[in-house]
Amino acid sequence: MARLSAHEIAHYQAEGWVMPQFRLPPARVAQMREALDALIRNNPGVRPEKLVSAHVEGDNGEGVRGSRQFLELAMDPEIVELVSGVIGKDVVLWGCHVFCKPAAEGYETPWHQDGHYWPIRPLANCTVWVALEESTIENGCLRVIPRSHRGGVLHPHLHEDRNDLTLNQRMAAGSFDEAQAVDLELQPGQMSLHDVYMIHGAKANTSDKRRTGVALRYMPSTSVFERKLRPADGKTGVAVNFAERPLWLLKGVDRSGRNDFEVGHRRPAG
Ligand SMILES: O=C(O)CCC(=O)C(=O)O
Repeated sequence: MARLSAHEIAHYQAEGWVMPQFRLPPARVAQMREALDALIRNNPGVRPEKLVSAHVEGDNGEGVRGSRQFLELAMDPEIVELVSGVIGKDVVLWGCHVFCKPAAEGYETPWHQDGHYWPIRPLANCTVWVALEESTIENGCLRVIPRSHRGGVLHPHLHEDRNDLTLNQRMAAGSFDEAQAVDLELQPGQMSLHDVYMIHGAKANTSDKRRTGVALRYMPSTSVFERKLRPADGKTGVAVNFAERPLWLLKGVDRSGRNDFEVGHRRPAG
């Protein structure tokens, strides 16, 4: 079973991110790439950077026709074990966003902190960003500002009314030093983990290579997914429906006792 080493856990805690030794085997990557192509084919009207809740099969109520294969990826016991190394033994899956940036015209992801958009209280989350294709400086890999998660501070974000961005919120200039950015270059099957407070973004993809990452979102069950909260409502540029978003308890128990694991799950007819 994959596990983060003590060194990897210490790196995540100190820097806000880590690139673990563990990676998906090539056959699994090939399978997921087919799943990705099918997902794109099934969502002709959706920009491939905005495939939100791709793990919720069929019409997911958030404008996307999702696929079971992304749910299976998010439930992968090895990935869940990695996450457990940094958020503890009680792990809740609540999101999966496919950020596929087509060659030549892939949207920029402005610098942001995820915590700004999410209804999790207390705010806590680990994102696993799984590369299904090579992700490099050339095609706009994820970039992070190391140690920006420290102190758990959310900085102001400004709304940007543009239609060539993955998100319409950008951190106000001056709240961090872009010169500190680290490029997280990944080979297919490799992944990075990042903390909910960490400042990150990605440049536009102007290269001739598509770039795809699947962002899997996990919170500890000591936090509550507050369905009535709608932070940055309607301003992110990605349509979400937190009120009906399904949650899965993948490991341990619901420590808060307040998370709802029934909402959003379809029951078989009859
Ligand atoms: O892949 C990207 O461009 C953005 C990913 C991101 O912002 C995230 O995973 O939180």
